[in-house]
Amino acid sequence: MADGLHEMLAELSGKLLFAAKDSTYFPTIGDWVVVQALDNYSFAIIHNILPRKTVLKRKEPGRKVEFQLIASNIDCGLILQSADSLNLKSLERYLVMLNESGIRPMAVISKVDLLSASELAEIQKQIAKASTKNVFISNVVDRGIESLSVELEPRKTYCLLGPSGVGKTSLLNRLLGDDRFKVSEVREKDGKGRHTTVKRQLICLESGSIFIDTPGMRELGNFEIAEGLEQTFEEISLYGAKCRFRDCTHIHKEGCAIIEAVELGKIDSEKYQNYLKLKKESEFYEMSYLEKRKKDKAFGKMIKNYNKMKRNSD
Ligand SMILES: Nc1nc2c(ncn2[C@@H]2O[C@H](COP(=O)(O)OP(=O)(O)OP(=O)(O)O)[C@@H](O)[C@H]2O)c(=O)[nH]1
Ligand SMILES: [Mg+2]
Ligand SMILES: [Zn+2]
Repeated sequence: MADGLHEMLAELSGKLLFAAKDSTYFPTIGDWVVVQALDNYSFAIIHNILPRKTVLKRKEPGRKVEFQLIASNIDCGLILQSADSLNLKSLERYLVMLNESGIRPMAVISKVDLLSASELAEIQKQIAKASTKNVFISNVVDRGIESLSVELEPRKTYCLLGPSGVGKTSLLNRLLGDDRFKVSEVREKDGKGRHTTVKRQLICLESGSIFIDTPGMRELGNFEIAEGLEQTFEEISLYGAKCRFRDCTHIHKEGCAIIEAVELGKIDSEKYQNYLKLKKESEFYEMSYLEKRKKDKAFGKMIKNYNKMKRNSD
């Protein structure tokens, strides 16, 4: 806990502890809190958490329903992806999650120094299809850092997101202008990161922008994605509005404008599959656990049927 001048260890007041129904009632990184400093600012008691402007959360790995807060009060999420191991699906998942949380997303493609000019041009094309706000950077040859910095606003909170090893902490060090935080090489064998950053940290840049660095996430979990889904897959949703039945699930061919568009090649079929998958997840966790188990099996069947139907009509 910090008040801008002092860093203090803090404890929750008894009242706050008592009122907590689950872990989301506890302070998380990015929270603004009402504190009482004690012992000459060596210790503090947290009396209240101010209402959160935005909340970024994920399903706790392994648990069925519990959510874990990633951070609060984030204005803009920087989704990092490494240019040499681009994963558009993962990018889309993050986009959905941020849109759903009301957080402005920005895709940051790192390590562009590893690509040739033509490879880079190809990637730029792909990214432009998936996301509207994109920057391309290199932390090692100092490319794009300046144009990213000028976009950062003071008193806004930015959160670095993305898999381990993509250069989140390296970017933060660049923005800070010194190698304050530890980074480490990706594994030679598979190019995966080593989970160097192990806990979330919040830091203020000299310009006044606030940054939260996060550990690369192994499991994104099921986010509140229904709304964000429509925004991210806007093109698909537009066709969806033309389906014959209002409650069309976009899985059965009859009267479905989305499936028609896929078949006519107007919608990329991989994108459609990804859309279905995320749509399913978003519907999925609005249900009780038992309902979910049943539905999960049924959905698997539906996808199989669709694929079969598609093969037969090809
Ligand atoms: N070639 C190249 N390497 C980079 C770039 N940015 C980061 N790296 C390297 O990638 C490795 C991982 O960087 P980190 O900053 O630790 O990655 P991270 O995303 O913070 O990873 P976690 O903390 O594990 O989530 C380090 O060896 C960096 O030097 C870049 O722009 N180009
Ligand atoms: Mg890191
Ligand atoms: Zn439909």
